[in-house]
Amino acid sequence: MTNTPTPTAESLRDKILHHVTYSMGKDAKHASIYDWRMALSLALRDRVVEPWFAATRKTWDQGRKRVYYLSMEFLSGRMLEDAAINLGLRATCRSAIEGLGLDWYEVIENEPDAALGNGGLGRLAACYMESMASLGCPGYGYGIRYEHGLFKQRFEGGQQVETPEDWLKQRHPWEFERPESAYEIGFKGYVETVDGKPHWVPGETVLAEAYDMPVIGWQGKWANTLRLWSAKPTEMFDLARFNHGDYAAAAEPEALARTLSRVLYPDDTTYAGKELRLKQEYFLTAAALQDILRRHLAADLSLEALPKHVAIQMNDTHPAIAGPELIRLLSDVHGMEFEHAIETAVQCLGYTNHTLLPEALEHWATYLMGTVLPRHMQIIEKIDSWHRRNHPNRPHFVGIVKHQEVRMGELAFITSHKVNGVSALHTELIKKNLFPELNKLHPGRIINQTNGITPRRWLRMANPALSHLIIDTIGEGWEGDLDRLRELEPHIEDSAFLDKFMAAKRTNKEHLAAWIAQSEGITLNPDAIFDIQVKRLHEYKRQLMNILQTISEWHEMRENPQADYQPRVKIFGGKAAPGYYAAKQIIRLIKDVAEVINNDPLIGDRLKIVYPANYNVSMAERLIPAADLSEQISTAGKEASGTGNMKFALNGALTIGTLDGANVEIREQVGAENFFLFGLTADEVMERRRDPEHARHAILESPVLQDVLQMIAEGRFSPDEPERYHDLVHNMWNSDYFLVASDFESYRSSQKEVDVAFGDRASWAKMAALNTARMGFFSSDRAIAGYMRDIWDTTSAL
Ligand code: B1H
Repeated sequence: MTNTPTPTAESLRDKILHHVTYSMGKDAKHASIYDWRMALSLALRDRVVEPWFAATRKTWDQGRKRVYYLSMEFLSGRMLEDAAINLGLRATCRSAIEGLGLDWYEVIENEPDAALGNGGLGRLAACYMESMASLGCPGYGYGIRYEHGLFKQRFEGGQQVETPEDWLKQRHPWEFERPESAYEIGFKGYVETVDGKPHWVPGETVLAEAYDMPVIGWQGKWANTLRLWSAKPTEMFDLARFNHGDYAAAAEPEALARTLSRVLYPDDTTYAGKELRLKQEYFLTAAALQDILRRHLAADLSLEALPKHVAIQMNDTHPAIAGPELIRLLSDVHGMEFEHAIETAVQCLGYTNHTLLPEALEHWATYLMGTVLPRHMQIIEKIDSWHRRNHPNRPHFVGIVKHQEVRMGELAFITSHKVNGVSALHTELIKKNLFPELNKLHPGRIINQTNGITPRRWLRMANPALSHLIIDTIGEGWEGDLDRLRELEPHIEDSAFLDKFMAAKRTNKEHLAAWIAQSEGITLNPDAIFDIQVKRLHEYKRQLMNILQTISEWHEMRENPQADYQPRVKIFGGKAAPGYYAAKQIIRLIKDVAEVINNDPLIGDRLKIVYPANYNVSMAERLIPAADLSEQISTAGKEASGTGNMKFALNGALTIGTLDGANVEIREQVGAENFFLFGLTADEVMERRRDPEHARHAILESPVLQDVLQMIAEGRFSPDEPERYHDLVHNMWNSDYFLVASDFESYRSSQKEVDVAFGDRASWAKMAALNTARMGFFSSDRAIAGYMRDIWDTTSAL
């Protein structure tokens, strides 16, 4: 596809020097690391442009169907090294950079993370973009170009402090501004009737301006576009006011417009219900749909043919206004008959549900919807009555609009031809608990596509030590065909292979220990079990249970210091939503406990706790390859899938986990004997909650947990403020909605099994290697192939 010859380190170095001079405007002698990183990025970007154009041309020439992935979040992380890997140029880049007398890691790590997402949902979107490009599925991602991504986290006195993230302070070398691709987006106003037809007259408008980023697939064979919208004012400023000397007021429209793409909402799995959020959702969706229809009509295709050429995937309900908006464009603007417009929209749209947590399910007050999007509110009512007419047996309590609220889940369901859950268990729970009635009315609409992760970033790039061992053992090519990792299995009986497997792990642990020593000032023993829980802070994820178990271990060591203990390092990482008090208290408790345990001379290096600030994609790339044990301990039924769980197991960590989300399938794949299972099942959780005293009963049955809670209550970890955790302890005894107490003993004994298992290094090595060998199923290529077949009805263009 590309005619340009593969560069050598020398020719690439010349290109870098060229960009330092002519793009950065710097004399090489005075160039900073930033300049070099930019120059290398631009040199690589030049290599991406050709396959990118070729892919776009081929899509047009062959009249191919395009997939549009609409998401409020894309958690891409760093892009330079990922592009280098996919172009097969990492080694070349590295020697070019070193040939210039520069440090490779310093250059790579100069790049800020693109943190335009909260957690799993946003990272999934980024993995899926990469897999669509790798599989040659013509497509676009549509999102918002937030000026400020997810906040940065610092700790002050053990407490989380948030500061704004500023990734666009520097130039972003991977984006192309497209001022010519800008659309007007309206809000508010009123609906009038023109020639007997409804016509929306917005009261406010902003411009959505496109910024394009190429997404290059594995081996550079295909590239798609991630198109992010930035809000600009329709009029720059009020010149009349300016000339009157009212400078601040003159700039007001501009400031107001720009707030739309100013910041990412920092709440993972909680619904905000704010007008600005609704406006952001509509802003993204309306810009995307105008762009999609423009492209479709530019090919001289009829709107009748839209479903043949366009598949639109809604990443949760955040862009679910796409249904009403598409119907509005088809009927109000293009004159399609209303019911036909609904049916057309349904054939184009798909909806992925990512959560069952009631606090995350979006619902907008009808008055707010009616104010911000008056025509859409009418259309929503019409969709609802259309659906009721078509399903006369629909129960009265089912519907999109109920109790003066628009339920976005129901809206997305009814306007989509496929609704998918993100793991097998989650999909069953959607059928049973979230949409039982709609599922009966639309059998076969709910399907499962278990999540996946890209092995290029999460193994090849993040874990060079293990990648090289895999290449030495089974050759190249597994990166694009992850099931091939099964070929490692016969080597499991080979002790030389196992030694190398564990040596790779050891290398990663040493690198991590060096980084922690430098960033946290804590010395870690690389022989210890590296036990890691990294993810957003949430009560359902139960970081609390982990720290309570850690306290119990510490207590036991102090009571019985002579006994033999398997040394452990407990690593935590993750951010709490700024307004989530309980989550912030858990962070503080972990920090307080770390302070006591890490400084306890009786303990030494048998137990350490580290919690580095500001967990993000690039920190995940450091931590995950170094893990021995992966903590996936959510209350069963609450974690829709998890994707961190997949990253750890792929990198040879064993999982300690509940039967929740994708853990269930990971355990099936890697084998029950290579997984530490504990805890109540989703059904048992429901059953257990029927006892209003479940917490008290569980605590009374666990003297160990009683002691732990007692120590916390007495201020053992907060001597300067003994009552600091009274709320937390009180909640444990009296409510404990997430069943920490009920699962505590089962978790604790599973952790004891881990200690024993880790003591037998040879058998541990086998279990770890089998985890890697059997994780092929969780490649995002498998997931995307499933979406293409079962939802998007499209094929590869490669
Ligand atoms: C997931 C969210 C989410 N589920 C609301 N839901 C948000 C909901 O800003 N908001 O309003 C943001 C995010 N995120 C996660 O999706 C699930 O908890 C994980 O279990 C799952 O692996 C991931 C990807 O499917």
